[in-house]
Amino acid sequence: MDIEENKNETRKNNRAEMSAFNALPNESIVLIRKKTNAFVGEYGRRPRVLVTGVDQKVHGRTTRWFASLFSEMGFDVDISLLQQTPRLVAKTAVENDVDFICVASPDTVSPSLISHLADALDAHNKEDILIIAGSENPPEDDHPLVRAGATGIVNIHRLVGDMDNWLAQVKAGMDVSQDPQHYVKGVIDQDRRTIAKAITLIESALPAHQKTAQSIINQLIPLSGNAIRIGVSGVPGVGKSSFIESFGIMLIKKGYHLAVLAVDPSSSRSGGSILGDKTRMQGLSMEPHVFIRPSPTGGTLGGVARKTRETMVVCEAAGFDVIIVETVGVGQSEIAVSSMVDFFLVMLIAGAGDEIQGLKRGIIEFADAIAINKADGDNIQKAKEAKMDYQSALSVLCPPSRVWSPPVLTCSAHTMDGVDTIWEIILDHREKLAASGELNEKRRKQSIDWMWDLVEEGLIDRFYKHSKVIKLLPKMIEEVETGKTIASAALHKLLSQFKLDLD
Ligand SMILES: Nc1nc2c(ncn2[C@@H]2O[C@H](COP(=O)(O)OP(=O)(O)OP(=O)(O)O)[C@@H](O)[C@H]2O)c(=O)[nH]1
Ligand SMILES: [Mg+2]
Repeated sequence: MDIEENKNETRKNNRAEMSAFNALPNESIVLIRKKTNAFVGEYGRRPRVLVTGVDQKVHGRTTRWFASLFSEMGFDVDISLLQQTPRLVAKTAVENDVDFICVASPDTVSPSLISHLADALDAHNKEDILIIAGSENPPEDDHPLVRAGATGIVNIHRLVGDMDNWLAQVKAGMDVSQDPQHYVKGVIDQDRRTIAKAITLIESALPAHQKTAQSIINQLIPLSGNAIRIGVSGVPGVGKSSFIESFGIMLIKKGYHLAVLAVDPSSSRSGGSILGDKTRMQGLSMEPHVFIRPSPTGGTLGGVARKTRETMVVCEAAGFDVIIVETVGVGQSEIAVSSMVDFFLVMLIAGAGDEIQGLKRGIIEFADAIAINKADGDNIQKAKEAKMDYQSALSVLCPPSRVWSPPVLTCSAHTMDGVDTIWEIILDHREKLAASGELNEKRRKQSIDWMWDLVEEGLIDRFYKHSKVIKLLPKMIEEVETGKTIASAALHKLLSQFKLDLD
């Protein structure tokens, strides 16, 4: 059933994407991608847009249409599919540190909606976020919207020129302070805007930003390390975000301050990505003691590990005492995440081809607990059966710890059944590992993993930036492509040119 729902969802998404691509001529997409790539070169990250209907009733298709359009043009896109107040949209925009908000609508966007949103942004001191109106049928005259505070309207026929202007405006309004003290103070003072900006610096690929980020992290590390770090992984659609919503609200009621970091894969074609939909965490997004930040993987997994670890340090120093990292359980990202958290929760669903969800030993071996989600309605019995299957499968695996055998349980993010048990399990795990000394051991090992990740990332970075490698690389690529040289010989030649410059 759920797999079927997911398939339908994917079909709908694909249709929305196709219409977006068809509407904008290929040449225009190529021209705009050049501009967004130039932006990446200058600022070390992609321009970021939040697509939302704000509080209008907007069909998901319309929102997805604009999200696909922006992602295809090379933007990182945050998408919100539910109705949200202007205040909440502004909070999300600030936490995600977006450059644009695109207000999507099937008809004309009302000027009063734009002015409410502009006011909400003003309240956060974020008048540097540009508001773009996006109607399926753009009006001839966009002046009323511009007077209300919008920068313009998405109009496919003049988008190339408009985008140029909009990106120029974003650049002009950008204040990227290079003073680490500014960020350190803002993070300690729990200023959301500064926390968001510090995370953007961590995510930036620019050497100058990375240097500032390193200095910030070094100063914040002594203030970190006290939070409970939880990883939540599972195939797309298993219910991770819905679970985090229910689980998070329970934690907030217990008085915890919660940060949620969602790691999302980027599209390899355009470079842009459509990031985790916060609408599955609608209740949590509104909570004042919650900070939610979806991050693109940017194509490199090593990068994700470093960025997520450093972002965790920022969140801990800002006083968040539970950090949850949501990661899609496909590929390697879950293994990277399991090596940076105290507790790794793997979510599965019953009866939907359990073999494919992975009794892949990989992910199960890293689990500190397995939760069979969606154990509600007609699904309860199937979930119980799946629980028994996984229990017997786990019993033949070597447990990850001397004092802990991963339990299997059922839960429902919708009815909240089992959600509090998961928290009890996490606390129990923590207590047992702390008493046996394994928690410290685990964290020490994670610091070493962190170092090795940095070593690998640093070496790869230096390799690609090495002048002799840059010179030789195109020739080697051509020779390998035409079969003149085999890959291993090309590697040998490249490495022989690659001599580390110690700086
Ligand atoms: N019946 C039922 N449906 C659920 C439950 N949890 C999630 N869902 C539904 O499953 C679908 C996917 O939920 P998400 O929370 O977005 O799943 P996800 O794992 O975060 O998905 P990605 O972020 O795309 O990987 C939604 O339609 C949810 O309403 C649950 O406990 N019971
Ligand atoms: Mg999700």
